[in-house]
This record gives sequence, structure tokens and C-alpha cells, in this order.
Amino acid sequence: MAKLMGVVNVTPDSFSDGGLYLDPAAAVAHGQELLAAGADLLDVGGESTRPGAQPVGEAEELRRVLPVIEGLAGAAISVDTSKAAVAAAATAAGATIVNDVTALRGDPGMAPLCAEREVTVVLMHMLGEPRTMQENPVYADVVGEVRSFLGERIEFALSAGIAAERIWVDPGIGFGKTAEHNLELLRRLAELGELGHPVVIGTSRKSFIGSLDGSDARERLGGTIASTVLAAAAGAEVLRVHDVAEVRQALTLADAVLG
Ligand code: HH2
Repeated sequence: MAKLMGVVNVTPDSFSDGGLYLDPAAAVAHGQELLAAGADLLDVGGESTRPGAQPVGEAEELRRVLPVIEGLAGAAISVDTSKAAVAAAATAAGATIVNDVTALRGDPGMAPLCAEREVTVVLMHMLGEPRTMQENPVYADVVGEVRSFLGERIEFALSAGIAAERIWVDPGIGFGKTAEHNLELLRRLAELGELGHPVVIGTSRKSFIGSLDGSDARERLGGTIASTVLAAAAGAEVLRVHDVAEVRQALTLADAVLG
């Protein structure tokens, strides 16, 4: 069965749960809840990457995520960061996965650090940067372009000394994409599996769901479940979600039917 990556956002401004877990104790308790609900790993992040988000400084990001990673010691933790210094401290505190939405393009120190620490790296596709990425994204062939970008980033990671078995890829749902681009990526997700690395996908509560029915971020559980089940059926191995218990049940059912 696909693995569930539970989201722990230690931010004031994340698009669906900003401010709920800014207090470290609340974030740790939330992480523990997600583990109890069936999360296989937890993705701890201290910087929102929602469209229009402002960047966060290194000291502030560290102040947010480190106590939470320390408080969740023993769980499988990924740190959602593009900064090498944050990844360095997080991996020293026990994180074993670095989830970098810039795919090692944001900080020149990131690739050597990940190679040296022997952590798993998530390489995600993003067109542009969060502040402006939703201003008219254009592709001739979104799936082909995402696939060739990820192929190029895999080569870069390998050349930096990151082992092939520690590289995961992610199409970056909502990162410089229209709703139709996101739907096309879901429709043809199996093509990304041909890269030969585990595919991670994060559709949870995202606005392409709302674009279909007008729902707000907190009202997108049905669309989250449908999209994660479809992604798992298309071969995605890691599903990044906020609502772990509900998605776990849906995957269990899908798995029982499809085998
Ligand atoms: N999506 C978000 C953040 N990090 N990482 C990966 N690998 N894939 C994703 O799709 C992805 C990600 C955005 O979701 P969220 O963390 O809930 O919101 P925010 O960025 O506003 O904190």
C-alpha cells in the first residue's frame, strides 16, 4: 500500500491550517495524532509555499521546526525546507528525509548536505517561485515538461552523490499549474513512474479541487480522498495529506478491492 505522509505545518500562514500548530506543543500533539491515525511518516515544515507566500528567514524557520522534530523523535520525519542550514539541523535532530520544493535549486549547499547525510530527498517540480507561480503558468505539454525536469533533477542529484535509491520525485500539484494542468498530471501520473523513482504527490485540500466545485480549503476532503486514491492506483508510493485517518480508510478499501 502507498505510504501516507502526514502534514505538520508549523506556520502562521499555510493555506489550509495556518496558525493551528505554530505552538511547538500543539504541532507535536498533532503529529502524534497523525501517527496514531496511520501516518507512515510526518512532513514537518516551517515555511508556507502557498501561492503568494512570503519567504521566511532561516533563524525563524529553524525556531519553528526544530523543537517539533525533537518532540517527535522516533517517528519517520521529513523536513519540508529549501534551506541547507535548516535541513542540516533537522537531520541532526533525526529527520531522515529532506522534502525540497525547489528540487535542490534553492540553496547550493543542499545537494552536498543531503549526499553527506545520506538522507532521502524529495525532488518536486515547481514552475517559478511561490510568490508569483500562479500568474499565468504555461506549458506546451505539462506532463512531458514535468517529467523531463524531474529527469534532469535526478541526474543532478546523482551527480552530487545522492544514491539513486534515496531519490523520490513529485510533480508539485499546484506549484505553477492551472487546475487543468493538475488534472492532466493526475490523469497521466503513471508516466512519472517511468522515471524509476518513487512518486510522491500532494493533492491534499488544494485549490484545483475547489476550482471544480467552489469549495474552501477546509471543505475539500472528498476531493482529497478521490485524488489520493486515483494517484495510488496510478502507482504513487507516497501520498502527502493533512487528513490521515480518512485517507487511510479510503486507501484500505481501494487496496482491498484492487489488491
Ligand atoms: N505541497 C505543499 C507543501 N509542500 N511538498 C511536496 N513534496 N509536495 C507537495 O505537493 C507539497 C509540498 C503545500 O501544502 P501545505 O504544506 O499544506 O501548505 P503551505 O505550503 O501553505 O504550508
